[in-house]
Amino acid sequence: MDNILITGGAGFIGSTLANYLSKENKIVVVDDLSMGKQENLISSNNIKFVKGDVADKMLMEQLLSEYSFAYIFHLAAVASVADSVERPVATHRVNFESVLTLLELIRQHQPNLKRLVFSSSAAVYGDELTLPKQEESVIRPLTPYAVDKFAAEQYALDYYHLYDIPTSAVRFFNVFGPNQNPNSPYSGVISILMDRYKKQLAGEPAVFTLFGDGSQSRDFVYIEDVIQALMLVATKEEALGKQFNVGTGNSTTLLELIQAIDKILNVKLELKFEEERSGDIHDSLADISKIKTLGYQPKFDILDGMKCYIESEFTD
Ligand code: NAD
Ligand code: UD2
Repeated sequence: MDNILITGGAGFIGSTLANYLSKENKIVVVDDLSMGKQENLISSNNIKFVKGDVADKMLMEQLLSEYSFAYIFHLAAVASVADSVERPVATHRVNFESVLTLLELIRQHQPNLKRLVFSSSAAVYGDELTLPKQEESVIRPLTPYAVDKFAAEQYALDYYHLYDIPTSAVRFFNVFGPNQNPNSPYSGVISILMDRYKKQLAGEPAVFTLFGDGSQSRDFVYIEDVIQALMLVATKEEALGKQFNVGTGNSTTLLELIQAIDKILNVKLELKFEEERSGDIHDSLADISKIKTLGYQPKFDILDGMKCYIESEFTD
């Protein structure tokens, strides 16, 4: 059994990963529960939950000197772009400084680490129009969130090249699935949609606000494919010191998505159209050739993913 540290492990992606890996490993989760929920984690003797701030150097030093980790997944972040625009200094502490601190602590205390995987974002590409995005496409980070993700990602990869610390990074596109918190206006659009559909089916008032005309498109990737990607990136030798897009290579418009869910659930969601959000990117799409060289093959298109997600939401 390996010891594995997952920061942000009570959040959407982190908890899914922790639950999956806990079957055969000892997991330590650090999360301040600002967005995540402890209930996202299954109850298991293999999961130790530590409520704390990942930017708290003393706490992190204590953990990294107490345990010898085989893998570290650094997923803790203020994941809302809008929040980073409101609070650039506070979010920089979590989204950037915690990474540099962690890298230094690894250098001092983790000689047996096999991999640190850092979670970056498609936000690093910004609004340059060429699609699909390759890892070597123009980088134009437009918000504190995107600047911090890009800087932290580059630091993580440089620590491999400079100090031989085994690192890799993933650039997630739009991830969706169970346990994504819908409660912020900047939560992932599919989690907000699911919340409105559930209300509508329960006979409660439910209107979905669509910013723009619904023709914007995203590369929506289902959480199970993200777990597949994380496993490959963490374990493949060829991934050392490199960053990888994580998407499906296909995009869907919001209107297509809503029509598809309407059909699956046999309802018509009420839509309210509002002005496009400022800074919204119209289209986003990943080129996934690089991660495919590690053996990645997405198993869920948007419809398969939605069906699984809906099934899990309505059988709870
Ligand atoms: P999430 O908000 O569900 O998870 C992040 C977790 O980090 C939350 O549980 C939150 O409570 C925790 N956290 C925040 N600040 C913390 C702090 N100071 N100390 C400890 N814990 C803290 O988001 P997610 O969707 O699971 O995202 C995971 C990672 O992937 C994040 O780094 C995010 O930026 C990145 N990402 C996600 C997406 C996506 O589509 N979901 C896209 C691009 C990048
Ligand atoms: C995602 C990530 C962001 C960053 C970015 C990279 C999430 C939550 N955000 O932002 O962190 O990585 O990708 O480009 O994963 N929308 C509505 N109504 C709503 C909510 C959203 O119409 O209630 C629209 C929104 O204006 C946008 C689309 O849905 O056009 C997708 O929004 P999102 O917040 O899910 O994701 P995105 O791509 O803006």
